[in-house]
Amino acid sequence: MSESEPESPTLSRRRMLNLASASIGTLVASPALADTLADVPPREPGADLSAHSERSKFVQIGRIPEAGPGKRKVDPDEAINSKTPLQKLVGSITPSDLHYERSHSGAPELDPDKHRLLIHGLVQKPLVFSVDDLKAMPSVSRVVFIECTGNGWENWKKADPNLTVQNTHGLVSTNEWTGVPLKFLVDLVGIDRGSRWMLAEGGDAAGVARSIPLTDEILDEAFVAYGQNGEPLRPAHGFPMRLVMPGFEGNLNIKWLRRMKFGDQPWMTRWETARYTQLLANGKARQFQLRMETNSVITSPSGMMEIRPGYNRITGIAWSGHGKIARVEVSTDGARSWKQAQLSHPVLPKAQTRFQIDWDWDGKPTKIVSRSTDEKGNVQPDRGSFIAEMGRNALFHYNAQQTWSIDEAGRIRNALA
Ligand SMILES: Nc1nc2c(c(=O)[nH]1)N[C@H]1C(S)=C(S)[C@@H](COP(=O)(O)O)O[C@H]1N2
Ligand SMILES: [Mo]
Repeated sequence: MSESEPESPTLSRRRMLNLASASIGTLVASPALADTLADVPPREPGADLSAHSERSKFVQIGRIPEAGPGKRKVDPDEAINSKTPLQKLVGSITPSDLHYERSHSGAPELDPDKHRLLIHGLVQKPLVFSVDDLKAMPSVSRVVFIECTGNGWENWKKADPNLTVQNTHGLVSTNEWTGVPLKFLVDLVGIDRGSRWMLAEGGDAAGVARSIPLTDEILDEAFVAYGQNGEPLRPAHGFPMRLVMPGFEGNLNIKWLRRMKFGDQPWMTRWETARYTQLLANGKARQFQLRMETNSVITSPSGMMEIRPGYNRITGIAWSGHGKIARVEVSTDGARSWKQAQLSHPVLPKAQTRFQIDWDWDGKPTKIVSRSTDEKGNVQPDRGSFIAEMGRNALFHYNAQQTWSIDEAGRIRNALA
């Protein structure tokens, strides 16, 4: 296995221009020579100004509602989640309306004036808070990913060649969330010494409720958010308030939060017994596997795209529930050799990090793969090692390396390895 330093931006700019001029006409990224305004379109008059802006009519971009493993493109009425179009996004932040959504009984439209958050249980002073109460408190803003534990389940058992990266990995998104630190609320109610767990419960019909261990990390990092990318939460994402649990299972980020109860043991709700429990190869079940693992995926080129021989730029995202991404390596020969990709800065802990690397495709069939390593030294496993450890019975926390195969016509397809 070979490994090299990430390329400098200057080097890659020179390579792109050289490659482009060497084979004009065969490449997508080939700037033409020009020096007058006759080579650019004329100026155009503009539309009237409005209260909020929309995407360009030339941009086709949207989430896809899906009905769970294997069933795609369903009637939105039956959908259990709506996936982020990772292949069409750039940078690291997901636009609010394209943040993936997983709602177990639809998104209720709660009236913020009536909504309340009850904090009780093993506390000195049980209290109930309005949205305005929270907004009057000191706030934190943090860019973090939220990822459904089901992300990737499409590829655990088999690889449907016709899946896009939106199908395979569209249950992860990164937003800036704003709200009140859990620690601040805990200090207000004064939790008892024996309080080791917190039950967080949503105000939707599904009654989603999870037991959360009060570790130092969680007490330091969790917060009750009312803001999303600079504005109030969208209804789909928990308006008027949700719990944000950086680095942990999507399911713990309770939306439409209405209650936090403190206690000395977990409540064993159906969400942590029947659901979100992992049946291991030996028949035993793993409960409370709460952290989202080190992960990455190439988003371009990716499933169902087409490339041409010559210069291609490979880009994707990496993320880890353990902290910052330290390194992403890319292989263009089916995981035989690896090169280190450039990371886009700033690299934030528990947030998506963009990576990119240059590639000259020789036109021969091959496979491209990415592999991330986080600051704690966790390395994203290949699919074989992942299955050797986890077996095939489980459904959640799939974080194996994603392979895209490329045939002689440049068609990119989902592949197992
Ligand atoms: N109250 C409530 N909270 C919830 C859910 C829900 O259905 N109801 N879904 C959970 C699941 S399974 C996930 S993955 C995340 C999804 O958050 P998002 O829809 O904002 O992406 O919210 C979690 N919080
Ligand atoms: Mo989820």
